[in-house]
Amino acid sequence: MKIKEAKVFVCSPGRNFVTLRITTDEGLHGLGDATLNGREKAVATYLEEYCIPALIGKDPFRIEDIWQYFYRGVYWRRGSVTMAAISAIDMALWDIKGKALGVPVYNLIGGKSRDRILVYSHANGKTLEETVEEVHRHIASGFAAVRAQSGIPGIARTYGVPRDGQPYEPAHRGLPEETVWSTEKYLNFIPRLFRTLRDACGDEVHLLHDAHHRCTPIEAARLVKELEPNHLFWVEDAVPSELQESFRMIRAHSTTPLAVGEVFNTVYDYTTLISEQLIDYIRMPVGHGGGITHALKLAAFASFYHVRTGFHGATDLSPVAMMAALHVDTAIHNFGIQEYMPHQEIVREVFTADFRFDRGYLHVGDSPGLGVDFDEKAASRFPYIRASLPVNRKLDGTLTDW
Ligand code: KDG
Ligand code: MG
Repeated sequence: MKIKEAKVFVCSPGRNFVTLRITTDEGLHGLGDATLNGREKAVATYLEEYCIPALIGKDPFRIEDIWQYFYRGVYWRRGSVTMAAISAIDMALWDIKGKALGVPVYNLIGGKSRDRILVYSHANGKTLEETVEEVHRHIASGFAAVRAQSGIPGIARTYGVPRDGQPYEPAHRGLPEETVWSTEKYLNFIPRLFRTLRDACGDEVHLLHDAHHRCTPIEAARLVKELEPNHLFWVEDAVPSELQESFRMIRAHSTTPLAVGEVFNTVYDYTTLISEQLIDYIRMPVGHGGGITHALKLAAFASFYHVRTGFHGATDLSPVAMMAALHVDTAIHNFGIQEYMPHQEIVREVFTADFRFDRGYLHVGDSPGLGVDFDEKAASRFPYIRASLPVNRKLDGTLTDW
């Protein structure tokens, strides 16, 4: 079998998605997600200009070799654009292999290690009271694990909290909007929120929180120490984590479990964090970190250090990346939890994915390949719209991490 054609589709059913479709001379096709929020066209161009011409004529079964061709074979390696493109190719090849052999991808990568996948949902409120109410609503609708983000008194808008009546989506049309941030106000508020949540919701529910890269190392240490009595499942991205060594200090102050890495894209972003056991969960998106092939290697490396997975699953990854993550979640031994932020209804007009939610868990179907379909005609009704993630400034106007 040979790769005959590969095509990139950029569409916007409610938000932008970049989809790669690889077709073989035997008429099989595989799908990959190449969405990189706010940088969609960069990945689309990288694929069209540099990858697709080199893919034509290759044997789609040689997944590892093709992966190495686009990683090791390229002098300018790594980085989120390159790795999102490689991820999309990799997913599409696993999809083709599964379809060709008539098996779901999880059966190609070790088979089922579990029957269902624990997920966490997003509860967001503008105030403490609204957030508590939202967490209760999520528990009542069956979730066993809930991430809580809240508006902070004295800050107009913050990460994770939607505007009125809209689903939460961080990217907005046009150039980046500017938001204002105060870590001091955040640190004064968040421990109170989680004390209230634990009292209100009891000990059973897993509570999670995303600090979204906003603290300095010593601020992060204070945060996780103050949250410790409330037994969170994890605190995510406590600091901008390119400085892996900062976690030595954070870790020394608390037993609150730590999750890191939704902006990472290779195992090399994790070497210190994992080998020194400075974190508990890896967040690297299957869709940005070299696809299924590299996610399996990262998970294997992490498993030797008792670090588990908690793959990124925000709505800026398409249902194709979600399916890829679910197959890995199903097969690996050191699975921890999967983020599950359901897409808007309109997304289903373009993508259909073979999984279902039942009482806190996702169940993957047994369709051959990834179990996801893409309707090209429907996609053409939703043309690309330029959208950007916000930028953040401190109260005095200094640019800071968003
Ligand atoms: O595009 C940015 C989002 O993927 C990110 O803000 C979502 O932090 C996020 C999360 O944990 O889902
Ligand atoms: Mg996050």
